[in-house]
Amino acid sequence: MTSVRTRRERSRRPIDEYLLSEHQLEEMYYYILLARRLNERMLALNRQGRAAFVIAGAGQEAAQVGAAMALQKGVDFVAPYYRDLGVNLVLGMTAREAMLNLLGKRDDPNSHGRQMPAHWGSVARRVVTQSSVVTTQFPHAVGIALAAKLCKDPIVVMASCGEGSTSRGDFHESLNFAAIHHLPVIFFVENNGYAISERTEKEMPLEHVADRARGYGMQSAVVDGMDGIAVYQTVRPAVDQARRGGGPFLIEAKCYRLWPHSSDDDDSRYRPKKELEEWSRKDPVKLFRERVESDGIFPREDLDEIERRVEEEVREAAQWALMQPDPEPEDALTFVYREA
Ligand SMILES: Cc1ncc(C[n+]2csc(CCOP(=O)(O)OP(=O)(O)O)c2C)c(N)n1
Ligand SMILES: [Mg+2]
Repeated sequence: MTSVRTRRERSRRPIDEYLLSEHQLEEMYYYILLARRLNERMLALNRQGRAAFVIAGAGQEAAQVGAAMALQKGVDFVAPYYRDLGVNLVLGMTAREAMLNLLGKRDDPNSHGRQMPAHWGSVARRVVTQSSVVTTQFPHAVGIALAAKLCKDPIVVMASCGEGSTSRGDFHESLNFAAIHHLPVIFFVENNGYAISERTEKEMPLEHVADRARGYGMQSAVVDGMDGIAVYQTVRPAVDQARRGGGPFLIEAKCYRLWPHSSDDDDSRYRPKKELEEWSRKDPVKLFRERVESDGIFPREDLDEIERRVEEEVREAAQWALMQPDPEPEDALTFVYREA
């Protein structure tokens, strides 16, 4: 995080009840807010006809940021899913890069405009490139963890997905294999209540995805995914344990998808307005701000200052990215076939 410079230096000493320092709490707010403001600008660009497709993480930012902050950046591997903008920002993706990705620009570091938006991938940040087919990132994550174990490399792999994706075979095979071989994987499930238009009751016969772990002899936890601090406090010990050889862990973060599935669907056709209003009161951006302000961690002016900086960063990133070159049509097959 280079762009946030508030008036005073933040302490790096952990605050007891938080397990996080002032510095980390400021980072957490910055990333949660940056993810939200980027997604808002992306949707505006879509409605202006400048961006073809948006699939956003509104309502899941605190879960994503809290979980990613528990990892060692550039050391641990991450196999994310499409909503995980917040995860990628924590790992080092900039606002400009996020906009390049949205617009399918030549210099998008994820796929240089070859994949759909929100299909993340970065060799340097150890983010595994992903497929549109949900949950295929799980066997990849488990394979990386197996290699790390064989090489005695003390890394952790985090694989994430939505709750609907946990009904696929890839999910179950991955949990089974990781548990048998005691692999350092964190399975992070962002349960946002829906798989497109299907409610969770139609996706699985259980209330908690976390209960599925027991069938594989794996430890699991359920956490309030609207609370970034609680997510960090749950994921961090699981990551530390996995790194020490303690095996895999499944964490289910209960969140809510505050926006439609994507820029292309009308959620009023499948979910009650009242439900959305109730969950909106737990908006993770609002919750975080209220908590650190009422606990006296940051004065209101400091939080306002972070907001102003984030808004400026997003505005600048969008303007800049719109001016960047599109890929050359003749480059469409580069990296697809071996060059003779
Ligand atoms: C194997 C497969 N089936 C169906 C789809 C179409 N699809 C894309 S996203 C999605 C919903 C997934 O829901 P969930 O896992 O809960 O994630 P969420 O979008 O709610 O974050 C579906 C069905 C797909 N991409 N891959
Ligand atoms: Mg879902």
